[in-house]
Parts: sequence; structure tokens; C-alpha cells
Amino acid sequence: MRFYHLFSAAALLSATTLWGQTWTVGNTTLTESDLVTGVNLPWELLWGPDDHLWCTTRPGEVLRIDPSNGSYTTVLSLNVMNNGNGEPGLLGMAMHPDWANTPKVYLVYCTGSGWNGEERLSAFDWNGSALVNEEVLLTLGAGGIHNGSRLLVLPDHTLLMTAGDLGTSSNAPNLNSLQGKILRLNLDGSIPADNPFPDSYVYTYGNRNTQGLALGPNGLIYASEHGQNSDDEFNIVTAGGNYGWPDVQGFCNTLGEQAFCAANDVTEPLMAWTPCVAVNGIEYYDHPAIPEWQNSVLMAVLGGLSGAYERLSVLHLNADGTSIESEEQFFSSFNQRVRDVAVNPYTGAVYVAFNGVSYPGSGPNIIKEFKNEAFASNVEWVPEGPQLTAFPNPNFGMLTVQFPSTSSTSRWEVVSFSGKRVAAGTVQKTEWTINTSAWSAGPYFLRITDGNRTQTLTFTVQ
Ligand SMILES: [Ca+2]
Ligand SMILES: [Ca+2]
Ligand SMILES: [Ca+2]
Repeated sequence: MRFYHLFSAAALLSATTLWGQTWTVGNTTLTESDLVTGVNLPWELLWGPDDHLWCTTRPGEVLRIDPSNGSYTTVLSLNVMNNGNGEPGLLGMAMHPDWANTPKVYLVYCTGSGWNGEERLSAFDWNGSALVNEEVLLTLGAGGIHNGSRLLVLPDHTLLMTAGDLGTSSNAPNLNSLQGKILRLNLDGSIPADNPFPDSYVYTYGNRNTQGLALGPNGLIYASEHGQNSDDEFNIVTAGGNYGWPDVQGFCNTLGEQAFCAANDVTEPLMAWTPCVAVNGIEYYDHPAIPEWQNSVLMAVLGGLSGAYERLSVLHLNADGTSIESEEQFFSSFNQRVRDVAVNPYTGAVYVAFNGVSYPGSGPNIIKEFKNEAFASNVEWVPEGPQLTAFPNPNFGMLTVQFPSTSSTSRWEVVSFSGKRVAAGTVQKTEWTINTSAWSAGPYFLRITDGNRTQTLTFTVQ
């Protein structure tokens, strides 16, 4: 939980004008700053329900970063397979959606050495200062390449995990193998009863090495997937889908592919990139802080083996999110592999993790912040304040809110994780209810502005 108060925008603007390089996005100016420097191979960047920025590093550390100043603590150190040349290590991360009651962090990491290790999906308890009590939920193969491992919690509180083909392409179409798939689990590691194949973790197949996952509008799930030499892909994830690898690369556009696609109901990507640019972490952006990027997917692009195409791509979506209308590219001039991206749900600032100049990456690296100061400068975090509560959480239709003071200036609003305001009103009583029954499932912020102070909590609608 965080509290805000308004302060002098003029003072901050003059300071950042002095210190930050700026980037122009249409009518918006983004100020660049180095949030964290000297970090070795940041892999997953995640905005946590504790309002900190969490980061995994491929050599095995989990960092919990204060987004206001970049200071961080190392909350877990793992011994991982990290052969220096390849792709394994500590990789994907996700948080339990009911954080207030179940503060668990999910991690994927590779153990062992060489090309025949083990990849573990584990849950850890957050005790307020460290990740403890590892519980291994699932093990599969790990290798020098194609370890997948991106995680995403869905609104129904199941967990998607991407699993790479480990360099053996015949794994991908084989429904008896967990490699070359997107898997779906319950948060306790069991198989969801409504998975597309009975008693199987498999959610999609025919995937080579998917390393980007994000929730989009209208319940859509997006994925980015590495191609071999051609056809990096951006896909919509649908239960039971066959994504074609290794028989089809990208679109069904050769004679052989067309025959295979017709016989095997292959799902084609929304977009493909040839030659490969190495697509990675993705995040749906709809925050008003950068209006030019609303309803887009921000995609980290590593740049391929030659390191020629590194950038943050902005994939502008159509109104319902089912197609890409255009791609814009930013930050190529750093000549740094872009591994992952995260969004501050309050300020709309974008965090970008860099991974060195060439494949497979080397440290030290920087996590940069790109922020529209004109939008963000009227709020500042302060540590304490009066207690805002809301229940039940998760919520099934009616949210009861309690706030121990009212005044003629107190306002409340509910904002989705992507920054859209879905409800608002004036605080007239110390307890009231909000009807959530028509809202999309997912996480929301409840925010109360009381005089010069704002207080926020997160809750989930199921
Ligand atoms: Ca991320
Ligand atoms: Ca495909
Ligand atoms: Ca093709």
C-alpha cells in the first residue's frame, strides 16, 4: 500500500530538465534516467503488488527495487545453471494475485550443468525481507538454449508458463512432451480441470521458444516467440492451439505450410519478423501518461544474433486488440539488447531492462526508466497514512470499502492495471459499496484522494 501527496511540479521539472535526457513521443516528452546500474543480466522485470519493481537476474538473484530511487535489496540468491555462453539461469517470475493473503512469488530457474539440466517452477513465500520456503511445483528439462520460462497469472488465477523446445524441435508437436509448449497450472501446481487436453499441463503446442506473455484487452493473451532464422512471432494464445513449429514458421505462406496448416488447424501469428530480431518480454500499455502508446503492446527486442535490431517495439493494436496496425521502434541507439519491460501503474512510467551488446548478453547492465514528468510530477510517495480497506478480495460483484475519514474534498476512483479509470465518486460515508459485477476479471487499484494525500490498494475481480 502506498500514499501520495501533491507537491510542487515546478521544482521537479527544473531538476529533471537538468539531469535527464529526453525522448519525444508525439506530443509527449519522456525523461530518461538510470534506475539501477551495475546489475548483471536482468531477465524479468515485474511491477509487484507491493508497489516495488521486482527483477530476476539470469545468474540467480531476485532484486526488489524501490521505484522512487532505484535502491534495492537482494531477496533471494539461487545456484543456477549458468554456463556463460547459453541461455539458462534464473528466468521468469510472477506473483500470487491475492498478495495480501498469500504473498507467494513464482520463479523458473535451471539447475545442473551442460545441456541436460532440470528446469524448476517453484513457489516461494515472501516474509517481508526475503523469499523463503521453496516449494517445487513442476520440473521439466533445461538446456543450453530454448528454456522458455516466462510466467503470467491469468484472471482466473491459473498460471501460464512458457516451455522451450530445448533445441529439439520434435518436442514441440509432441503432446506427451512438456517442451515446446505453453503450460497452464493451478497456483498449487496441479492441472486445471478445464485444460484443453485431459490430465495435461499443455495449453498450446507447436511453440519453439516463447519468452513473452502479457494480458491484453478483452481477455486476450499475447505471446512473443523466437523463430529460428526467420519468423519471430507475435501470437494470441488460445487454449489447445497448434502454433506450427517446426512444420510452419510464421504465416502459412509456402505450399508445404499451406497443406500442413489446412490439415492441422495451425494458428498463425498476428505479426512475424524476418530475419529474426529476437523478440522477448512484452507488456500491454494503456496508461494515459503516454497517450501515443495507449492500446499498444510494448515488446523488448534483443536484436538477434548479430545484435542489429535491438529496440523497444511499440505494437499499436486495433480497437479490440485482435490485430497489429503498426510498429514503432524506440531506443535502438543504445545498441543494447532489450530484455524486458514493465510499467508503473501510477505514473505510467516504463522500465526497460538492457542485457549488453551481443548474444547471449553480458553485464553490467542498466534498468532505465522513461517517464512523462508532466503527468507524473504531481504525486510523490510518502510512507504512512490512514487505513483504507476493501473486501472481499478477490471480489465477485460487490466491493465494500472502508475509509476512516470523510471531507468535502475526498474522492475515490478505481483504475485498472493498464491505467483506465472504471469508476469514481465522492467519499460521503466511512463505508460504501462498489458494484464490480460488470467489470472484466483482473487486478484493479482503488485510490482515495483526501485533501493533499492519496492512498491506494489493489484488489482482484474474478
Ligand atoms: Ca515483465
Ligand atoms: Ca508459429
Ligand atoms: Ca511461413
